[in-house]
Amino acid sequence: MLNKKVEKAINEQIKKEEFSSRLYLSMAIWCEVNGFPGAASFLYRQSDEERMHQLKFVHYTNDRGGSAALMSLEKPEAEFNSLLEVFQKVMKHEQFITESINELYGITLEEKDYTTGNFLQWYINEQIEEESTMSTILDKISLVGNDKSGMFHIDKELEAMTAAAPAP
Ligand code: OFO
Repeated sequence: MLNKKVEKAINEQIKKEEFSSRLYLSMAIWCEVNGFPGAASFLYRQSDEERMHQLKFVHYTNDRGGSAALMSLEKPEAEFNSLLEVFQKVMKHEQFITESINELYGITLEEKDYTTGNFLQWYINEQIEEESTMSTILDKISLVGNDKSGMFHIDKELEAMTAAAPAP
């Protein structure tokens, strides 16, 4: 049976993963209507990934004799000034998620729930990968500044990255 304190913390995390999915969906929409189709594909895919992260927690909770519960979500931000701002916010959000996964991991240790701690390793590794991808993208966007042709190439690169990535 899943420890109650751990179950509660996982349900909070389920909410955060669901919010991440909606936030990236909102960002994808902004990119699509503002002339960044590659960034839009990348973020639509990122949104699907977050949904997968959420579902992985849902199944784990239910399989361990707990019960996954959904919570209400706040409306994600929908207006941005630039592609740079979008990715700065993605980065900030991923850092917040990393912190949250680490806190969750801390709770599993306090509660001596090593099985859940072990399960969380996947998320810990995923966060390292995602922060590194986002930081590479951010560096590139910062480098081109307002150069239109540079921006066009970055958008193409994001399209190619999305096409090359395995489905979530
Ligand atoms: Fe990288 O956000 Fe989910 O876990």
